[in-house]
Amino acid sequence: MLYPQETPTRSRISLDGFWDFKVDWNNDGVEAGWQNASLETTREMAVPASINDVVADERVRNHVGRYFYQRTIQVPSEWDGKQILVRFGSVTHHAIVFANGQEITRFKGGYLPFEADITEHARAGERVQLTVVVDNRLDYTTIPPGKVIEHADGTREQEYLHDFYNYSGIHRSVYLVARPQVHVADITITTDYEGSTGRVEWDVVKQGEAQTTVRILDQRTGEVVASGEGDQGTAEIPNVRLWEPGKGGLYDLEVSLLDASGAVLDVYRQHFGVRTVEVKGAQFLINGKPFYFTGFGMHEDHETLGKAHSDAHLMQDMELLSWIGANSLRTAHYPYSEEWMDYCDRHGIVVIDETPAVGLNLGVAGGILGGTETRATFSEETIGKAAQEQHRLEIERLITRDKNRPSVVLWSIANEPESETPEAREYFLPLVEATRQADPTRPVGFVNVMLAPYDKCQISDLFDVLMLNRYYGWYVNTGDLARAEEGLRAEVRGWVERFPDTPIIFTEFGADTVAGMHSIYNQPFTEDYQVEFLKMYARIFDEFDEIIGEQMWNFADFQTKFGIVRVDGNKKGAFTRDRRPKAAARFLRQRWTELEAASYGRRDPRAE
Ligand code: BDP
Repeated sequence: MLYPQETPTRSRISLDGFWDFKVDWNNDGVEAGWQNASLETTREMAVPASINDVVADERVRNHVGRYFYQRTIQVPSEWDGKQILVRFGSVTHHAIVFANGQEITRFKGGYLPFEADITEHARAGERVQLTVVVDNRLDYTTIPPGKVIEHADGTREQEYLHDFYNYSGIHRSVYLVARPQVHVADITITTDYEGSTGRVEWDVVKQGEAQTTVRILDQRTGEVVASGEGDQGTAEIPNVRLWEPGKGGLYDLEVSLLDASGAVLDVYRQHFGVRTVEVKGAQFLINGKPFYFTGFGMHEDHETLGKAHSDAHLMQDMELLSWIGANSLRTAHYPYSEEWMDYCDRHGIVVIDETPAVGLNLGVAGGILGGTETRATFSEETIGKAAQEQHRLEIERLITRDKNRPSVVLWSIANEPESETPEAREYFLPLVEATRQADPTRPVGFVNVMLAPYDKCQISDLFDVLMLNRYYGWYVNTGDLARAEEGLRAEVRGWVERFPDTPIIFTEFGADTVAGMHSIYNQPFTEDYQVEFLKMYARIFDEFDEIIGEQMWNFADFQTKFGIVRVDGNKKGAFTRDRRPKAAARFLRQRWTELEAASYGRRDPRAE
């Protein structure tokens, strides 16, 4: 789905700011027709923001179900004859959009964009009332899954199977968009190069009849470096500047639609980079060079904002990544904002792009996270056909959104699902096929959980890389790093023997650490222990050529639901939640800025 742009033929108006807001306590506001009139409320809600931490009312924070947002907007008179849409970056987890009381669209899936075409209701020069119903409920048909428990007293509780707070709200920018009736609907760009010549292939999907022309511009100089015609075509870029990790390097593919007389109907510019990605033996090659991933599994998570996007907060995280010498990140455990991904494209940060499929594992949920579910993970009563279909949609929509991004080098289609059972194989086989079909150009992986090691996992052979989350020295061998090291080494040997030609990325390894706590002993929760823990993992990483990446868990401390294993959230960050470094951050900075294997793609914050 294309991002809204200002071009000679397109306009957008930000709808961020305050919206009227009302909690739908009984989840029957739609039936009662709240969308047909002005909301009876004195509450407001900031957009973008998670609802949960900005309200000083625990009932609102903990409400399970629907919230109403409303705003009256003015449609510019110059927009006569255009298609008019409201475009949401993400609404977590479901949305129903009404214009002047009429239902326009419903969207299920909390981390990807969608649009509502309100052309019929939004006359140029007039006002239109927009109502958005936001629903935070998770069940066994949603990705991520969850379970709503109805208590005898009528109250509801949301159980969920993942280790981050179930923030809800309008999390990313909302735009009122005008685009021509005849317009560019989608663009797919694939690239390659030979010697110094770049090769670009485009595929334009358009709405309506028009002639398509294409120009390729160098973003740095603005120079036109190639051009062509037709919905599908190829062009060559002489003396191509490759997109490189740590550097970036973008071009724009400018698509113009023309009518028979040559008049311009629509213009859209899609950025892209020329680079290749390939898994070869146990190596991960970007532009033919072995790439070693350093960085973190991240979260979109901040005080006050919750999961909402903020440019300033994003930029701070990205600056800290370069300060620490990291060259990559994983969008754990859901797709991040488009602003985030654009930043990575511009600055050469390598991304493992993850779907919101987290918590597909009732074994883990019942253990660490204290869930109530005792049934099988994959079954028609739990995660079955409906979830699988939603999962497929999430994969396809993610690829539609991010397919042109040079920063994305690998799809992660799930985090720590159950993978040691035959049912898991049945569940994943069609999803892997769907991913490869939607994007034949990038490798595909999933993140393997410690409960399913090399001799138990039934799905690893379906993927191009092995991504492992391991907690030796934390959830097992707690405080005993010597035994943890033995266990970790033995397990890596097992993987390498079973999959000698497959690269391994450690996508998680971490220890909860309370900033400011110290000990001369190997005492869990201290800053000293976190550093010793990381040193132990580093020894193993350096021992095996097959290990081609280390992404520590987590970049920063983050909020989770309450639980006896979480004190105000998960504390495995190298930084605190307010982004102050723990001792681990200093250790990683030294390691990653000196690590020869990770020099390709390391960002130098001082480079101009
Ligand atoms: C892994 C999960 C991650 C958790 C982490 C932890 O992938 O979401 O936050 O463990 O326990 O199981 O800290």
